[in-house]
Amino acid sequence: MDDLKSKYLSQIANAADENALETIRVAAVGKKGEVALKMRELGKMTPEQRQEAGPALNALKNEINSAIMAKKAGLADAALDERLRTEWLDVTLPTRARRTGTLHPVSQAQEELTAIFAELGFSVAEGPRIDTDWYNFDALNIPGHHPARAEMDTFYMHRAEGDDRPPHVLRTHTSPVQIRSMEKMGAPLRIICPGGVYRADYDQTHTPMFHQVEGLALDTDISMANLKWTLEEFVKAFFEVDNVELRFRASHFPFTEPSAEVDIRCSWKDGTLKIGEGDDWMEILGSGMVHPKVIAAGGIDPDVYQGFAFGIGIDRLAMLKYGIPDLRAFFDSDLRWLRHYGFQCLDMPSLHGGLSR
Ligand code: 2U9
Repeated sequence: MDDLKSKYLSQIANAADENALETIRVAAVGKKGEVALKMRELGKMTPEQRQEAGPALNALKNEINSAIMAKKAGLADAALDERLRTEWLDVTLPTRARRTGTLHPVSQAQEELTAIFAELGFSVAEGPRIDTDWYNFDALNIPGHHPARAEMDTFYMHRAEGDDRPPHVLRTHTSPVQIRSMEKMGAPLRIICPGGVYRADYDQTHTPMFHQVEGLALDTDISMANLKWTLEEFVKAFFEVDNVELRFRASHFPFTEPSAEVDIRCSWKDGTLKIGEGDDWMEILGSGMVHPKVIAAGGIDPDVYQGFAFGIGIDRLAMLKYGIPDLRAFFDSDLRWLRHYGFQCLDMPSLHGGLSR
Protein backbone atom coordinates (compact mmCIF):
# COMPACT_ATOMS: atom_id res chain seq x y z
CA MET A 1 0.00 0.00 0.00
CA ASP A 2 2.94 2.30 0.71
CA ASP A 3 4.29 1.54 -2.78
CA LEU A 4 0.90 2.37 -4.33
CA LYS A 5 0.74 5.58 -2.36
CA SER A 6 4.17 6.85 -3.30
CA LYS A 7 3.72 5.80 -6.97
CA TYR A 8 0.44 7.69 -7.44
CA LEU A 9 1.35 10.74 -5.33
CA SER A 10 4.51 11.23 -7.39
CA GLN A 11 2.59 10.72 -10.69
CA ILE A 12 0.05 13.29 -9.52
CA ALA A 13 2.76 15.78 -8.54
CA ASN A 14 4.33 15.46 -12.00
CA ALA A 15 1.10 15.56 -14.06
CA ALA A 16 1.44 18.16 -16.79
CA ASP A 17 -2.25 18.90 -17.33
CA GLU A 18 -5.83 17.90 -16.51
CA ASN A 19 -5.88 15.09 -19.10
CA ALA A 20 -2.85 13.41 -17.53
CA LEU A 21 -4.46 13.82 -14.12
CA GLU A 22 -7.66 12.12 -15.30
CA THR A 23 -5.68 9.16 -16.66
CA ILE A 24 -3.97 8.79 -13.28
CA ARG A 25 -7.32 9.07 -11.45
CA VAL A 26 -8.84 6.23 -13.57
CA ALA A 27 -5.76 4.00 -13.05
CA ALA A 28 -5.64 4.61 -9.28
CA VAL A 29 -9.11 5.11 -7.86
CA GLY A 30 -11.40 4.39 -10.87
CA LYS A 31 -13.91 1.48 -10.77
CA LYS A 32 -11.29 -0.89 -12.19
CA GLY A 33 -8.31 0.97 -10.74
CA GLU A 34 -5.58 -0.50 -8.57
CA VAL A 35 -7.18 0.57 -5.28
CA ALA A 36 -10.50 -1.07 -6.31
CA LEU A 37 -8.65 -4.28 -7.19
CA LYS A 38 -7.02 -4.25 -3.76
CA MET A 39 -10.44 -3.72 -2.13
CA ARG A 40 -11.71 -6.83 -3.90
CA GLU A 41 -8.94 -8.79 -2.12
CA LEU A 42 -10.47 -7.85 1.27
CA GLY A 43 -12.92 -10.80 0.90
CA LYS A 44 -10.05 -13.29 0.96
CA MET A 45 -8.59 -11.87 4.19
CA THR A 46 -9.14 -12.91 7.79
CA PRO A 47 -11.48 -10.59 9.76
CA GLU A 48 -8.47 -9.18 11.62
CA GLN A 49 -6.52 -8.46 8.43
CA ARG A 50 -9.67 -6.95 6.85
CA GLN A 51 -10.19 -4.65 9.86
CA GLU A 52 -6.75 -3.21 9.32
CA ALA A 53 -6.57 -3.20 5.51
CA GLY A 54 -10.14 -1.88 4.87
CA PRO A 55 -9.74 1.56 6.58
CA ALA A 56 -6.17 1.83 5.24
CA LEU A 57 -7.39 1.30 1.64
CA ASN A 58 -10.18 3.86 2.16
CA ALA A 59 -7.67 6.34 3.58
CA LEU A 60 -5.40 5.71 0.54
CA LYS A 61 -8.32 6.32 -1.83
CA ASN A 62 -9.19 9.57 -0.04
CA GLU A 63 -5.60 10.72 -0.02
CA ILE A 64 -5.19 10.10 -3.76
CA ASN A 65 -8.52 11.89 -4.50
CA SER A 66 -7.46 14.90 -2.37
CA ALA A 67 -4.05 15.02 -4.06
CA ILE A 68 -5.79 15.00 -7.49
CA MET A 69 -8.18 17.85 -6.45
CA ALA A 70 -5.28 19.91 -5.07
CA LYS A 71 -3.21 19.36 -8.22
CA LYS A 72 -6.23 20.31 -10.38
CA ALA A 73 -6.59 23.60 -8.51
CA GLY A 74 -2.84 24.18 -8.85
CA LEU A 75 -2.98 23.57 -12.63
CA ALA A 76 -5.96 25.97 -12.98
CA ASP A 77 -4.07 28.65 -11.03
CA ALA A 78 -1.00 28.14 -13.21
CA ALA A 79 -3.15 28.41 -16.39
CA LEU A 80 -4.70 31.65 -15.11
CA ASP A 81 -1.24 33.01 -14.23
CA GLU A 82 -0.06 32.19 -17.75
CA ARG A 83 -3.08 34.02 -19.28
CA LEU A 84 -2.51 37.02 -17.04
CA ARG A 85 1.15 37.04 -18.04
CA THR A 86 0.48 36.96 -21.79
CA GLU A 87 -2.91 38.73 -22.22
CA TRP A 88 -2.18 42.17 -20.81
CA LEU A 89 -3.23 45.65 -21.73
CA ASP A 90 -1.43 48.89 -20.87
CA VAL A 91 -4.30 51.10 -19.80
CA THR A 92 -1.92 54.03 -19.39
CA LEU A 93 -1.24 54.20 -23.16
CA PRO A 94 -2.60 57.39 -24.80
CA THR A 95 -5.82 56.93 -26.86
CA ARG A 96 -5.70 56.78 -30.66
CA ALA A 97 -6.14 60.05 -32.55
CA ARG A 98 -9.73 60.86 -33.74
CA ARG A 99 -10.28 59.09 -37.04
CA THR A 100 -13.89 60.03 -37.87
CA GLY A 101 -14.55 61.89 -41.09
CA THR A 102 -15.81 65.45 -41.28
CA LEU A 103 -18.43 67.22 -43.34
CA HIS A 104 -16.98 69.31 -46.20
CA PRO A 105 -17.70 73.06 -45.83
CA VAL A 106 -19.72 72.99 -49.08
CA SER A 107 -21.93 70.21 -47.66
CA GLN A 108 -22.23 72.12 -44.38
CA ALA A 109 -23.23 75.34 -46.18
CA GLN A 110 -25.71 73.35 -48.30
CA GLU A 111 -27.26 71.77 -45.19
CA GLU A 112 -27.53 75.20 -43.56
CA LEU A 113 -29.16 76.94 -46.50
CA THR A 114 -31.52 74.00 -47.06
CA ALA A 115 -32.64 74.33 -43.41
CA ILE A 116 -33.21 78.07 -43.85
CA PHE A 117 -35.20 77.78 -47.07
CA ALA A 118 -37.20 74.88 -45.59
CA GLU A 119 -38.38 77.27 -42.86
CA LEU A 120 -39.39 79.70 -45.62
CA GLY A 121 -41.50 77.00 -47.31
CA PHE A 122 -39.12 75.91 -50.08
CA SER A 123 -38.55 72.22 -50.78
CA VAL A 124 -35.43 70.75 -52.37
CA ALA A 125 -35.51 69.56 -56.00
CA GLU A 126 -32.75 67.54 -57.64
CA GLY A 127 -32.04 66.49 -61.21
CA PRO A 128 -29.41 65.07 -63.57
CA ARG A 129 -25.96 66.62 -63.91
CA ILE A 130 -25.89 65.64 -67.58
CA ASP A 131 -28.83 67.13 -69.45
CA THR A 132 -29.89 68.09 -72.96
CA ASP A 133 -28.93 71.49 -74.29
CA TRP A 134 -32.67 72.20 -74.51
CA TYR A 135 -33.11 71.96 -70.70
CA ASN A 136 -29.82 73.70 -69.99
CA PHE A 137 -30.16 76.54 -72.56
CA ASP A 138 -33.21 76.79 -74.86
CA ALA A 139 -35.82 76.42 -72.09
CA LEU A 140 -34.02 79.20 -70.22
CA ASN A 141 -34.36 81.61 -73.11
CA ILE A 142 -30.79 81.02 -74.25
CA PRO A 143 -31.21 79.99 -77.92
CA GLY A 144 -28.39 78.51 -80.04
CA HIS A 145 -26.93 81.78 -81.25
CA HIS A 146 -27.03 83.46 -77.81
CA PRO A 147 -23.64 84.75 -76.59
CA ALA A 148 -24.38 83.37 -73.08
CA ARG A 149 -23.79 79.84 -74.45
CA ALA A 150 -20.22 80.75 -75.38
CA GLU A 151 -19.71 82.74 -72.16
CA MET A 152 -20.60 79.73 -70.04
CA ASP A 153 -17.66 77.62 -71.31
CA THR A 154 -19.87 74.57 -71.62
CA PHE A 155 -18.60 70.97 -71.51
CA TYR A 156 -20.37 69.14 -74.36
CA MET A 157 -20.71 65.34 -74.29
CA HIS A 158 -18.86 63.64 -77.12
CA ARG A 159 -21.06 62.44 -79.99
CA ALA A 160 -19.84 60.01 -82.66
CA GLU A 161 -20.31 60.94 -86.31
CA GLY A 162 -23.90 60.13 -87.33
CA ASP A 163 -25.22 59.94 -83.73
CA ASP A 164 -28.41 61.98 -83.95
CA ARG A 165 -29.43 61.97 -80.30
CA PRO A 166 -29.96 65.52 -78.96
CA PRO A 167 -26.74 67.17 -77.74
CA HIS A 168 -26.06 66.68 -74.02
CA VAL A 169 -24.01 68.95 -71.77
CA LEU A 170 -22.71 68.93 -68.21
CA ARG A 171 -25.23 71.35 -66.69
CA THR A 172 -23.76 74.85 -66.45
CA HIS A 173 -26.29 75.83 -63.75
CA THR A 174 -29.01 74.03 -61.78
CA SER A 175 -31.74 75.84 -63.79
CA PRO A 176 -32.62 72.72 -65.86
CA VAL A 177 -33.78 71.13 -62.59
CA GLN A 178 -36.24 73.99 -62.15
CA ILE A 179 -37.64 73.50 -65.67
CA ARG A 180 -38.06 69.77 -64.97
CA SER A 181 -39.75 70.58 -61.63
CA MET A 182 -42.16 73.00 -63.34
CA GLU A 183 -43.06 70.27 -65.85
CA LYS A 184 -43.54 67.70 -63.10
CA MET A 185 -45.25 69.74 -60.38
CA GLY A 186 -46.81 72.76 -62.11
CA ALA A 187 -47.65 75.94 -60.17
CA PRO A 188 -47.79 77.25 -57.50
CA LEU A 189 -44.23 76.16 -56.76
CA ARG A 190 -41.52 76.99 -54.23
CA ILE A 191 -38.27 75.08 -54.67
CA ILE A 192 -34.54 75.38 -54.25
CA CYS A 193 -32.11 73.39 -56.37
CA PRO A 194 -28.68 72.97 -54.79
CA GLY A 195 -25.94 70.98 -56.50
CA GLY A 196 -22.78 70.75 -58.58
CA VAL A 197 -22.48 72.52 -61.93
CA TYR A 198 -19.72 72.58 -64.55
CA ARG A 199 -17.96 75.25 -66.57
CA ALA A 200 -14.60 74.99 -68.37
CA ASP A 201 -12.82 77.61 -66.30
CA TYR A 202 -9.93 77.32 -63.84
CA ASP A 203 -8.15 80.09 -61.93
CA GLN A 204 -7.97 81.46 -58.41
CA THR A 205 -11.71 82.12 -58.23
CA HIS A 206 -13.06 79.47 -60.63
CA THR A 207 -13.03 75.67 -60.61
CA PRO A 208 -14.45 73.53 -63.46
CA MET A 209 -17.00 72.07 -61.02
CA PHE A 210 -18.63 74.25 -58.40
CA HIS A 211 -21.90 74.40 -56.47
CA GLN A 212 -24.97 76.56 -56.84
CA VAL A 213 -28.28 76.90 -55.19
CA GLU A 214 -31.03 78.34 -57.32
CA GLY A 215 -34.47 79.24 -56.01
CA LEU A 216 -37.81 79.56 -57.75
CA ALA A 217 -41.16 80.80 -56.42
CA LEU A 218 -44.16 80.79 -58.77
CA ASP A 219 -47.67 81.91 -57.89
CA THR A 220 -50.43 84.26 -59.06
CA ASP A 221 -49.35 87.27 -56.99
CA ILE A 222 -45.57 87.27 -56.66
CA SER A 223 -43.54 90.45 -56.99
CA MET A 224 -40.00 91.76 -56.53
CA ALA A 225 -41.04 92.67 -52.96
CA ASN A 226 -41.39 88.95 -52.12
CA LEU A 227 -37.96 88.34 -53.67
CA LYS A 228 -36.37 91.10 -51.59
CA TRP A 229 -37.92 89.86 -48.31
CA THR A 230 -36.98 86.23 -49.00
CA LEU A 231 -33.37 87.11 -49.78
CA GLU A 232 -33.08 89.36 -46.72
CA GLU A 233 -34.40 86.60 -44.47
CA PHE A 234 -32.00 84.13 -46.03
CA VAL A 235 -28.92 86.34 -45.70
CA LYS A 236 -29.74 87.25 -42.06
CA ALA A 237 -30.17 83.59 -41.11
CA PHE A 238 -27.16 82.30 -43.07
CA PHE A 239 -24.64 84.89 -41.85
CA GLU A 240 -26.27 84.90 -38.40
CA VAL A 241 -26.63 88.71 -38.25
CA ASP A 242 -29.75 90.66 -37.28
CA ASN A 243 -29.20 93.64 -39.56
CA VAL A 244 -28.41 93.26 -43.20
CA GLU A 245 -28.71 95.76 -45.98
CA LEU A 246 -29.06 94.50 -49.51
CA ARG A 247 -28.53 96.61 -52.63
CA PHE A 248 -30.32 95.57 -55.81
CA ARG A 249 -28.43 96.63 -58.94
CA ALA A 250 -30.16 96.37 -62.32
CA SER A 251 -28.57 93.65 -64.41
CA HIS A 252 -29.35 91.29 -67.24
CA PHE A 253 -29.88 87.54 -67.44
CA PRO A 254 -31.70 85.83 -70.31
CA PHE A 255 -33.98 83.90 -67.91
CA THR A 256 -35.21 86.81 -65.76
CA GLU A 257 -36.80 90.18 -66.59
CA PRO A 258 -36.25 92.48 -64.78
CA SER A 259 -32.97 91.17 -63.35
CA ALA A 260 -30.91 92.34 -60.42
CA GLU A 261 -27.55 91.56 -58.96
CA VAL A 262 -27.61 91.75 -55.18
CA ASP A 263 -24.86 93.24 -53.01
CA ILE A 264 -24.59 93.04 -49.25
CA ARG A 265 -23.32 95.84 -46.98
CA CYS A 266 -20.05 94.83 -45.34
CA SER A 267 -16.67 95.96 -44.09
CA TRP A 268 -13.20 94.55 -44.67
CA LYS A 269 -11.04 95.51 -41.71
CA ASP A 270 -7.54 94.00 -41.34
CA GLY A 271 -8.49 91.26 -43.76
CA THR A 272 -11.60 90.22 -41.83
CA LEU A 273 -15.05 90.49 -43.27
CA LYS A 274 -17.95 91.86 -41.23
CA ILE A 275 -21.40 91.53 -42.72
CA GLY A 276 -24.18 94.05 -42.07
CA GLU A 277 -21.90 97.01 -41.25
CA GLY A 278 -19.34 99.25 -42.94
CA ASP A 279 -19.08 101.16 -46.20
CA ASP A 280 -18.31 98.36 -48.65
CA TRP A 281 -20.64 96.37 -50.84
CA MET A 282 -20.03 92.80 -51.91
CA GLU A 283 -21.93 91.01 -54.66
CA ILE A 284 -23.40 87.77 -53.41
CA LEU A 285 -26.08 86.64 -55.84
CA GLY A 286 -28.15 87.22 -58.97
CA SER A 287 -31.93 87.29 -59.19
CA GLY A 288 -34.99 88.57 -60.98
CA MET A 289 -38.57 87.93 -62.09
CA VAL A 290 -38.76 84.78 -64.19
CA HIS A 291 -38.99 85.58 -67.94
CA PRO A 292 -42.48 84.69 -69.33
CA LYS A 293 -40.84 82.57 -72.05
CA VAL A 294 -39.14 80.47 -69.32
CA ILE A 295 -42.43 79.97 -67.47
CA ALA A 296 -44.02 78.83 -70.75
CA ALA A 297 -41.06 76.48 -71.44
CA GLY A 298 -41.83 74.79 -68.10
CA GLY A 299 -45.41 74.15 -69.32
CA ILE A 300 -47.01 76.83 -67.10
CA ASP A 301 -49.22 79.70 -68.35
CA PRO A 302 -47.24 82.97 -67.94
CA ASP A 303 -50.47 85.00 -68.18
CA VAL A 304 -51.66 83.40 -64.91
CA TYR A 305 -48.42 82.73 -63.02
CA GLN A 306 -45.34 84.82 -62.43
CA GLY A 307 -42.51 84.46 -59.95
CA PHE A 308 -39.01 85.22 -58.83
CA ALA A 309 -35.77 83.27 -59.18
CA PHE A 310 -32.29 83.65 -57.81
CA GLY A 311 -28.91 81.95 -58.04
CA ILE A 312 -26.10 81.84 -55.47
CA GLY A 313 -22.66 80.22 -55.50
CA ILE A 314 -22.49 77.86 -52.48
CA ASP A 315 -18.68 77.56 -52.50
CA ARG A 316 -18.29 81.33 -52.25
CA LEU A 317 -20.89 81.49 -49.45
CA ALA A 318 -18.89 78.86 -47.54
CA MET A 319 -15.62 80.80 -48.08
CA LEU A 320 -17.19 83.99 -46.75
CA LYS A 321 -18.92 82.42 -43.74
CA TYR A 322 -16.13 80.13 -42.55
CA GLY A 323 -13.19 82.38 -43.57
CA ILE A 324 -11.65 80.01 -46.13
CA PRO A 325 -9.21 81.89 -48.37
CA ASP A 326 -8.63 79.72 -51.47
CA LEU A 327 -11.41 78.17 -53.56
CA ARG A 328 -9.15 75.66 -55.30
CA ALA A 329 -8.29 73.95 -51.99
CA PHE A 330 -11.98 72.97 -51.75
CA PHE A 331 -11.48 70.18 -54.27
CA ASP A 332 -7.89 69.06 -53.53
CA SER A 333 -9.00 66.33 -51.05
CA ASP A 334 -6.14 67.33 -48.71
CA LEU A 335 -6.89 65.53 -45.43
CA ARG A 336 -5.22 68.20 -43.30
CA TRP A 337 -7.43 70.86 -44.96
CA LEU A 338 -10.54 68.69 -44.54
CA ARG A 339 -9.79 68.10 -40.84
CA HIS A 340 -9.19 71.81 -40.30
CA TYR A 341 -12.24 73.16 -42.13
CA GLY A 342 -14.55 70.12 -41.77
CA PHE A 343 -17.65 69.96 -39.58
CA GLN A 344 -18.97 67.29 -37.22
CA CYS A 345 -21.19 65.01 -39.30
CA LEU A 346 -23.94 64.50 -36.75
CA ASP A 347 -24.54 68.19 -35.98
CA MET A 348 -27.43 68.76 -38.37
CA PRO A 349 -27.93 72.47 -38.81
CA SER A 350 -31.32 73.87 -37.86
CA LEU A 351 -32.56 77.37 -37.19
CA HIS A 352 -33.55 76.61 -33.60
CA GLY A 353 -30.40 74.57 -32.82
CA GLY A 354 -27.94 77.08 -34.32
CA LEU A 355 -26.65 76.72 -37.84
CA SER A 356 -22.91 76.14 -37.53
CA ARG A 357 -21.61 75.76 -34.02
C1 2U9 B 1 -35.60 79.25 -63.85
C2 2U9 B 1 -35.78 80.58 -64.01
C3 2U9 B 1 -34.84 81.48 -63.59
C4 2U9 B 1 -31.76 81.63 -61.72
C5 2U9 B 1 -30.86 82.79 -61.56
C6 2U9 B 1 -28.99 83.97 -61.31
C7 2U9 B 1 -29.89 84.97 -61.48
C8 2U9 B 1 -27.55 84.18 -61.09
C9 2U9 B 1 -25.42 83.14 -60.63
C10 2U9 B 1 -25.14 83.36 -59.19
C11 2U9 B 1 -23.74 83.01 -58.91
C12 2U9 B 1 -24.77 81.87 -60.98
O1 2U9 B 1 -23.35 80.53 -59.28
S1 2U9 B 1 -23.37 81.75 -59.98
O2 2U9 B 1 -22.25 82.08 -60.76
N1 2U9 B 1 -26.83 83.07 -60.87
O3 2U9 B 1 -27.08 85.27 -61.09
N2 2U9 B 1 -29.55 82.73 -61.37
S2 2U9 B 1 -31.42 84.33 -61.66
O4 2U9 B 1 -32.80 81.97 -62.55
C13 2U9 B 1 -33.69 81.04 -62.97
C14 2U9 B 1 -33.50 79.71 -62.80
C15 2U9 B 1 -34.45 78.81 -63.26
C16 2U9 B 1 -36.62 78.25 -64.33
